[in-house]
Amino acid sequence: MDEKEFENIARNLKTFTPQMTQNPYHGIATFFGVPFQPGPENIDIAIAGVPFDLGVTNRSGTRMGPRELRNQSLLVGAYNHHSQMTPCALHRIADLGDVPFRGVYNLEEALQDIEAFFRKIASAGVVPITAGGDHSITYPILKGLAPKKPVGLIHFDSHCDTAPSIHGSAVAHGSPMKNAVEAGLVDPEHAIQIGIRGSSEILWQFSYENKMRVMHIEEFAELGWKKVVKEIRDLMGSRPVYISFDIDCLDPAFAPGTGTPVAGGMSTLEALQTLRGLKGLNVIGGDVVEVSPPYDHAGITALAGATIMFEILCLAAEARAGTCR
Ligand SMILES: [Mn+2]
Repeated sequence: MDEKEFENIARNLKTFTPQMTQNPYHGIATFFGVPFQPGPENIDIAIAGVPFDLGVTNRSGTRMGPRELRNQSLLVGAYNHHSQMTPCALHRIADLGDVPFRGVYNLEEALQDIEAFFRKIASAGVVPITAGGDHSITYPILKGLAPKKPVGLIHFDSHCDTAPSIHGSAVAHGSPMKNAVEAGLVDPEHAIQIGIRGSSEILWQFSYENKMRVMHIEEFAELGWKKVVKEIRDLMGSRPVYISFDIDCLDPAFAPGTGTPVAGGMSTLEALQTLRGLKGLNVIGGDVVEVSPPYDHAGITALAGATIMFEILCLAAEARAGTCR
């Protein structure tokens, strides 16, 4: 790195909040140390938590995700060594806290609460980056964003999450992508699902029927992240894109703390390289879901999750800077 780049970093450091310059264990944890504020006023990007896991089919615990992601995020932000970018130097970014819920025993009602929260963010013209929560939250988030046209979807997961009704419910963490396509929120022909594997293949018929691009983990490994990046970029073009990252896309060696782990996934580095390759896409929001701290060890899943959240934040910040100019 040359002198000019060091000067650039030093200039951006001045935009740091006190939290960002403290030791990571000190004070009240917010995502990446950005300031907390209760609503989306006068900001460009909102980071929020959805402590919710009523939609799971197996192990619960992702309701604890946002708190632990905040904790680990203080080891991650606020500077990205790869893109040499400091998102909070480009934009006004705040932690909006967690979605408030009317109750904790009613799935449908809770999904309405999530939708209302994100509708408020979208109405303020603010880009949301979200920490889950189980994967059922992606559907009400997209509903809240209420895009004028169906958006492109870049979906990292070991499951396609396009399952038909499970245990009598059409909404759950195995079906948010089906829900979103059916509601006209996602364009299935501009949706790619990466890292797919395991015994649930029978549930993903909807993806194939609707021409979603399903990329199994073996194909990802064979192509390598550079070719995958090219395919994603070609598929998305300049359209608005939402990124949803289920932490179980990673191999359980890198992310054991999750509800439905499936062996044989990608490494954290492969995920980061792929995400970094998406710089310049029109990213309008994203989420990291399914981090379940009770099943985690030494915080490694939450650290991976927070690191991936930061990459998505940087992509959204780049996109937003492009549209502001
Ligand atoms: Mn999922």
